[in-house]
Amino acid sequence: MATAGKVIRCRAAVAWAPRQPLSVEEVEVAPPKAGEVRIKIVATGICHSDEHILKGSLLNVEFPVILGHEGAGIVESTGEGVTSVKPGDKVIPLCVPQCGKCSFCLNPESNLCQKFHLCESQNLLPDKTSRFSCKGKQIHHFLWVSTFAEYTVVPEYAVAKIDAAAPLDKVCLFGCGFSTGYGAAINTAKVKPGSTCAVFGLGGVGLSVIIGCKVAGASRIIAVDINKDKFAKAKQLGATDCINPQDFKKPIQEVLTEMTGQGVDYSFEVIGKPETMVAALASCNMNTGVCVVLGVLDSGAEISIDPMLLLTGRTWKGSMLGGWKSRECLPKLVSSYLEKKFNPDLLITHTLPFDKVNEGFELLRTGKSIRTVLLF
Ligand code: COD
Ligand code: ZN
Ligand code: ZN
Repeated sequence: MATAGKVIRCRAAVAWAPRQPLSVEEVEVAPPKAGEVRIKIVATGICHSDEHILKGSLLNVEFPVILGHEGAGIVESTGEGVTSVKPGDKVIPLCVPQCGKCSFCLNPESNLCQKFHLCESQNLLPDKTSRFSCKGKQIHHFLWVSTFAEYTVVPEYAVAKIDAAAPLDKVCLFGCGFSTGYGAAINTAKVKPGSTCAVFGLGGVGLSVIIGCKVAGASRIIAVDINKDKFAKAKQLGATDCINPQDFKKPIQEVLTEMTGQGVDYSFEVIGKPETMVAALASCNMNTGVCVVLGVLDSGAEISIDPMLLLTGRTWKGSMLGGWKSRECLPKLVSSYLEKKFNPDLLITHTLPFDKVNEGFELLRTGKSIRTVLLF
């Protein structure tokens, strides 16, 4: 490409400081160094974690920063030594990388590469420098993806090459929300055919859990939310029952236990509140139930539980990116989507031009959107 080896000037939404609206600016994006890939982002979703980070309630992120971690695009150029992708390839940049070499990558049971943020900071590229600048200032990367930029640079081990037929304005959700929820049902809970499930929270991630439970063959999927406007879509995606905790006098765990006899086989907390985390755990079968936590609390917050909940046999677990080994599994997930195994398109309620990124955040804050996709 004509731009290879050159600095690209393009649009990006810069978060100059926490709790401020994003500012759409012209930024400079330096060419990829050895082992790096520069990607032209075509579409990006706005995920709740972007909002949490902007509020300063999740992860320690350095500002100014370019957020966004749910995108899809096309390789513009590659640095020296890159072999797995070439210019023109359709790709998904990965917030959970897969280096293929660390002990987690080598373990077939695990997907959390040790190059992930909680082990090693991803605010700068691995050589501890940034490829972004704006008005003479260095701008930080975010999880090595920074999809709120028309061009971004990521390490090769944080890129998944996907099918050339994939619609980028849809599969951008595979970078986080869809894969997280769907994989929580398939990989983390390992939902069995004929089982019963309860999903707490019907945002984009919770609805993706429902899609996963349905594909896994669950016979009953109970959707739980305090916003009844979410029920129609939950039913459309496979929920068999929808309940609002505010419609009952007794705690929701008692309601679910009565509805199912001994509690559900699998429960999922996809909200991020202490009380719903405990309720989800208590809602699953006391002996064989599995509860998967996907929500996170504001940093520093904790929960306490009665250990009896676990002593009787329940399993309490969580996962990142749905337990998928990212580079290896996301391309396969995209292929299954192209084969129409599931339809996450229904999660996209709004599509906006990139410059309206703050409008997208507003739709998310007010609960009016499931997922907003921004197009460059
Ligand atoms: N009882 C029942 N439902 C509730 C309650 C309650 N007390 N409170 C809120 N809800 C409902 C809301 O009405 C809403 O419908 C739903 O819960 C939450 O949906 P969203 O749209 O806010 O959220 P999602 O689905 O986009 O994301 C939910 C997460 C829990 C994944 C997210 O907020 C989070 O904590 N992310 C960080 C952790 C993580 O791994 N995320 C993966 C993506 S980065
Ligand atoms: Zn996310
Ligand atoms: Zn690794």
